[in-house]
Amino acid sequence: MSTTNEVGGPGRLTVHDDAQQMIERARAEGIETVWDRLHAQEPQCGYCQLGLSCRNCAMGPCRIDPFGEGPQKGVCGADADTIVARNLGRTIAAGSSSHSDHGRDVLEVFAEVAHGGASGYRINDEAKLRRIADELGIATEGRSTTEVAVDLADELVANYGSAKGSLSFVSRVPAIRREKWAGLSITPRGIDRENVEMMHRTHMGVDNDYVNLLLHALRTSLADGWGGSMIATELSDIMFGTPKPVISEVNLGVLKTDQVNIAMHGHNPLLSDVIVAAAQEPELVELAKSYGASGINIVGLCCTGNEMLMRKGVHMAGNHLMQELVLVTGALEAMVVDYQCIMPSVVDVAKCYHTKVISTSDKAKFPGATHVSFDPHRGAEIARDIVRMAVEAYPSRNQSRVRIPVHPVRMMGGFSVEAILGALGGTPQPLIDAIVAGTIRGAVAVVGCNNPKLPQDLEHIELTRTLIENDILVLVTGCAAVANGKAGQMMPESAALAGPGLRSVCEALGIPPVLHMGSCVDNSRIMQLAAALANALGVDIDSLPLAGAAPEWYSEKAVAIGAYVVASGITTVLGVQPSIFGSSNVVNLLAGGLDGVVGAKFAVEPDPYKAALLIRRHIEAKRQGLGLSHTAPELITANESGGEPVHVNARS
Ligand code: SF4
Ligand code: MSK
Repeated sequence: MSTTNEVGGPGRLTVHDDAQQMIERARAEGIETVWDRLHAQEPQCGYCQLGLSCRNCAMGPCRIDPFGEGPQKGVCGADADTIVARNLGRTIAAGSSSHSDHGRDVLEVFAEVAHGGASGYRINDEAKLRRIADELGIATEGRSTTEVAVDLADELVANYGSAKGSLSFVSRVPAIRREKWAGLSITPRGIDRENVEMMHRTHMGVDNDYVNLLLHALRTSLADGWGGSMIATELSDIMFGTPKPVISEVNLGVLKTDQVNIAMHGHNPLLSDVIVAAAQEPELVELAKSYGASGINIVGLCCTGNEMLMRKGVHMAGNHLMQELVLVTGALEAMVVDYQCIMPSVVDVAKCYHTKVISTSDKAKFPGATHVSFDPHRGAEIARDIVRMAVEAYPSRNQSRVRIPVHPVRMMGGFSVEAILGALGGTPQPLIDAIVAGTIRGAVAVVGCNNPKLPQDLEHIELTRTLIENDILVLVTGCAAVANGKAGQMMPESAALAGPGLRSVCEALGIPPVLHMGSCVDNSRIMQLAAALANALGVDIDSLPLAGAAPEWYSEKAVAIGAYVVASGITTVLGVQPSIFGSSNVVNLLAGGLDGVVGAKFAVEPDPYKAALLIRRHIEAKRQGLGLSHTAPELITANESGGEPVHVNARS
């Protein structure tokens, strides 16, 4: 194995052994990967990086000269502030649409199940169905499951249109925050309405006021965070089960040399749930055996993987930047994809092996892949067909090309809000007590993707470890969760990595210091938990010692998440610079002025130790605001030679 650290070497691209080995192999075999394509794109367009280019109409495309020497206005007269704010608004609309459309797909199947249709699906967690119905004011007493489910489906369908004045789950938000949103006219209404309005406002000649544009961008993101994403999470729990703590395994070592390997990639649990069931059917297992395999091994990638891991403990092959490298093992019979974060390049890499790429969503077709149109009415039957296709590819596998590089690492997942409250004895009070006592200083959501511009997972792992060393509980979702799992930071025994306060709490509860709360849409769980803590304390969310971080984000969805987290009152640190630096007004608003309006703001800090220091200081300031013990953290130094950071645990 090489860990070559020369510029461009695998050791500079990723911190993980499995990824490094597969990058070397891809290079040896002439297979192009994401890092090669990034290199081919460099230098990337400076105007676009600053958010200063616009192609919203056919009088353009236009660009603003950031040095003040060239044009300062587009053909229509739009200036840098308008163009940057419009671009950011469209990014947030795209990200919000992605998660919320995922939520709509889940909702449509839920509605079918409620009406007795959709093969292979059922109400799995009836108690949660009734609890949510109660919460939303739907009568449950003396009514059948079907009756309640039909009413809940109707209630949530109405969240997508424009008829409602506000979204159903906004009732979870502390009243003081709801008043704040109302005062700013950013209370989220119908999800479709906010997204359509965002696209309308960013058309040429509509909204040219960057503040007005950005406020609507926040409203659009809130429609996702407290609407589309929350609906996706809650209904997925009702249909597929509310996660409970579960042990799983992670990295490319979860592939099996002697089994049919199927990787489920994308985001929506509708498909993966029925595939997992089909892979256990005796007829298909026997078929696999008839071809010489010992069984069928389903593994996850990205957030479909997180959905399966959280609910069923299904093993996880990797996060975003592993999607090409998993193919380079030569051990995959099929990569089955739905939508979001699936690089078109997987089709090209798969062609170098016997692997079939099977696309399943009519919304997401991949030229060169085999398309099997997924119809939830025939979900179980289609899942069987897909698994059969994978099994039938097994005889074409060239075993001499199979290279499974490492042994898997164990990780714990399954921390839904219900599971966290369960671990705490049914109420958030023990967590509040630990925060009040200072044993736990606060909590941080570390979320989001990989980005090939950064060494894969380095920022996730180092930021998370530095935070837990500082007695800060870390909640993870998406690719950040997988990164920490691979690094061995997500088992109960990982409490040994934490500072003494957090360690003692984790050991008492038998939980890791880094809690896996699910997929990207499941950031809604984090919002729900934050709101519950604020409600329990009788304060607004922005008073709590909380922060968010997206150290390696790449996706428009991540921007939408960051926006709704900030608009909900949680300051968020980004590790990758967003395309806004062409407008100092936009930057000053998002990184400063917003704090006085929603009680939270954005920061950009790519160095994980500096980000940890910034977050620790923020948390201590929030503690001070609540009258809790606080301390001024000393410097957490970034050691460029790779040594350990100096962490701080001094308490007042
Ligand atoms: Fe240029 Fe204005 Fe058209 Fe954008 S909307 S492309 S700035 S003319
Ligand atoms: S999969 S959005 S790369 S976290 Fe949700 Fe990972 Fe980011 Fe996709």
